[in-house]
Amino acid sequence: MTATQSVQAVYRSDYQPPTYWIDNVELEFDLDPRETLVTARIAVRRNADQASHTLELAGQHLQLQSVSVDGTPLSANEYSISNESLTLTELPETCVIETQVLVSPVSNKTLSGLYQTSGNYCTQCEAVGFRRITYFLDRPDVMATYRVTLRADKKTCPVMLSNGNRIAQRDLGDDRHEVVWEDPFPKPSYLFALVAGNLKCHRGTFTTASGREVALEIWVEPQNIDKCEHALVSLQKSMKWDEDVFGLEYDLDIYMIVAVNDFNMGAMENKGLNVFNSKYVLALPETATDEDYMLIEAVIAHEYFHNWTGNRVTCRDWFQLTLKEGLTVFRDQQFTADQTSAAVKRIDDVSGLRAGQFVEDSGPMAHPIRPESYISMDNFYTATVYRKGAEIVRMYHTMLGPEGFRRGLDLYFQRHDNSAVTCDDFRAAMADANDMNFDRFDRWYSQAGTPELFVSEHWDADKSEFSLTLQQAYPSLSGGNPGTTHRKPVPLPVRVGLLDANSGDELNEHSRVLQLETESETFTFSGLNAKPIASVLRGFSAPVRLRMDRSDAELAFLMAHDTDALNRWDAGQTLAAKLLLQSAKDVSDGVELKLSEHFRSAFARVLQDDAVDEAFKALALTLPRESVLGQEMDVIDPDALHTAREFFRSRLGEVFYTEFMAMYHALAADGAYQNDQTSINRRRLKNVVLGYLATQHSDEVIALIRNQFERADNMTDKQAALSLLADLDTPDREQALAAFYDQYHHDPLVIDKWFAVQAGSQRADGIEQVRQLTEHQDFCMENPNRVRSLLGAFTQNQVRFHQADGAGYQLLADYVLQIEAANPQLAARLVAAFNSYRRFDASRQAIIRGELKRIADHPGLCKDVHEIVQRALS
Ligand code: 0A1
Ligand code: ZN
Repeated sequence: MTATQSVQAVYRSDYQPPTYWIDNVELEFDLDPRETLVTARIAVRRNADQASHTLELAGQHLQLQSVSVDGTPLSANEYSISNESLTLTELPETCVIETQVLVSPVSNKTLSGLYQTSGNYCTQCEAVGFRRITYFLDRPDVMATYRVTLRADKKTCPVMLSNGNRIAQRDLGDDRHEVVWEDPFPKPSYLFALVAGNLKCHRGTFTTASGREVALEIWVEPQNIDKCEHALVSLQKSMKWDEDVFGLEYDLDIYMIVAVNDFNMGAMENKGLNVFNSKYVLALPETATDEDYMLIEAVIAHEYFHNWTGNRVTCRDWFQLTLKEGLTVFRDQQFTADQTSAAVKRIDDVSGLRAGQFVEDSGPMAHPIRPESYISMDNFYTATVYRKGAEIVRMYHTMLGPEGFRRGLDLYFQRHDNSAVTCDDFRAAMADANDMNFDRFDRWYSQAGTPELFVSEHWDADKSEFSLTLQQAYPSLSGGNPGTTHRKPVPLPVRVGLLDANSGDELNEHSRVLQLETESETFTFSGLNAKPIASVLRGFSAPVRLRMDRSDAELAFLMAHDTDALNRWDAGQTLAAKLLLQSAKDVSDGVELKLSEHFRSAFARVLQDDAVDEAFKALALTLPRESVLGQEMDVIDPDALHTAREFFRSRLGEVFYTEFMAMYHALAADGAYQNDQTSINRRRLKNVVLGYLATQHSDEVIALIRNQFERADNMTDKQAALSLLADLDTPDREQALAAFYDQYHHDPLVIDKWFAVQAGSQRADGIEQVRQLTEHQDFCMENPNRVRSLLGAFTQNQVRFHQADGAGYQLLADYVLQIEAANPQLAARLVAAFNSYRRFDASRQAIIRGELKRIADHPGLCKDVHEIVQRALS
């Protein structure tokens, strides 16, 4: 551990209000790559509820130049300073503290605080980056108004932005200039931002429901100015949607988004000045896939929605992170559902939750959506806090209906606007606005792990009654972390419907939400003529693992008839998973594999179903991922799973070759690129179909893929073809990779795809290829997108990353150690790929443990990686 780092855990139960409040902040920046001078004047007021007259301001990597209180300079014996803070004692009730510090943006590679990216200045303050800019109460319950003065060279920094409204600008002579920004809304320090550099602006406007015109500005590097229209339109749609659905209007006269190339996360909701990873802003059909377009729209919406859920009402402390993130993810999911297809969006989200969050929630990092402790807060921007958090919010919506949910949200804003609150305050607003009692719902915030929901059915022919018995239980979790023991039953809204077993018709009068409040309960449906087929957990109404014994025939029936799209898709996934898991077992037992007749006919029915849209069909034709299948095995066998799944894919490709060919040609006849929803859906299906054809390796198919690669007028088709070629053993593979590189080597976001496609390749020489790519001139360990596109994508490649000889593990550990000192956040995210190691066989476990120990023993290991590794080893 380096001397500057504290590996002390912080506990939720230790929360104390601050000794002083800060009402107003004046910041001045004299920007310079090596020595930026930051002058801060903070107006503080003693918190009358606290006895102390001492104020400890957080600060890291700051070179203090001077401190004064109410204009009187302090000498060094009048304050105390450490690597983490500046402490002032015996302060008056109110005063203005002025500090001057020097910081070095160019040497800051952590991408937290003030740093440089492509020669421009930018900041990232969430969660605790503001303390790298100036001494401050860097905690979200301290909300202040800010005035920010920026000074820099006119040539290198023609543009200088900060939060709120620009209120003044002037020339300073000597080729320098100054801009002043003022943000009238009180905000926590994590929402502060500044950006300065050579940027161009793509402009638009939005007129709010009450008739105010808001200037919309998207700032990018000059060469990207033609790639901003989709982001702008996404922002306008988001603003309109939040007015229509939640009555929430934007509050400032200007909204700015800046795209930067070096960013640890997706984007950041700084008040009036969002900073985005360029991946979630820039798009042209030739460079961005349909998925990229969709993600851009979703991330723009997410950050915009934070203006109310996060900024106007913020978190009291970082343990409450899900208060803003769970809620805002839920809101962006609803938005995307409304813009695209609600069914497909829900399926995509549920499969993402199962593949990522379920795994996290059963491993060493399992934590409640409101964690109890952390060493580095940056490690808790997790799938659990975000995605499971959104599922918890969705349950209020399911239990209260859209109107009840809206009443709850209205009350939440009415009570808490401009303040910093807790998850309990949100729960109370939902309850009070609807006269409900949500006391027990608190358990969803304090307990970790994915509950299992066991469902059994009973048909009483004499009474014409059908009953469902629901029972819940938590699987045990090792490690003994808070929230993983002594767990109690949680309230579970379980949406169900009944189908007539002969006709498949929905028995509408029986559709309802069963509310399971205790460990087990039986619910009865009466007045039925015959035993129905039950569709349970419709829409995935609660984040649980459903355990229900179903025959193959019943699953096939639901695949064909369920009116709930999520369950219709899920029945197919469950059937496929059952068969694939059996086949994986057959692989290890040396039994010959075969495609079951049941599955073949169910698959054929989906292929021929013209009543569903193409995106749904694409999902229904896709087999469960290897990572999802692995979760159902006692000991994950990545090789057997891969063999079984590839066997299924290639048998399906063979059996339905003619149908697939016909479908492909019909879908490929669409003509020039369009970006309407139907065209997007059709491309999605076309590329799934091409994937099945590719399993056949025939010259005809390779020519088809090659043709799609060469002729594609959009990145969706181009990338899909390249990924298929990357898995093959033909000279076309190398030619295509080389051609792609030549064509796009000037565009970093497209080159990220080039790396990711190769890292995802399942060829036997995959690891060697990844190692070689780390030597490529375009591989750069300082750029998170590039690292994620190579090493992150590689860790998702289950069969290669988990190769039995441990070469994949060694490769990852080597790079974690190379990255950790410069960028702890990025390294910690990578190392988390080891977290599922206890689920593998003894030999793999031993190798991973060895790698984890090697990392743990690394001298001066950063605290972010230390926290993950220590949890994994304990
Ligand atoms: N609040 C952002 C996510 C975010 C979190 C941390 C960051 O830096 C460490 C950056 C962004 C969001 O939810 O979009
Ligand atoms: Zn967010």
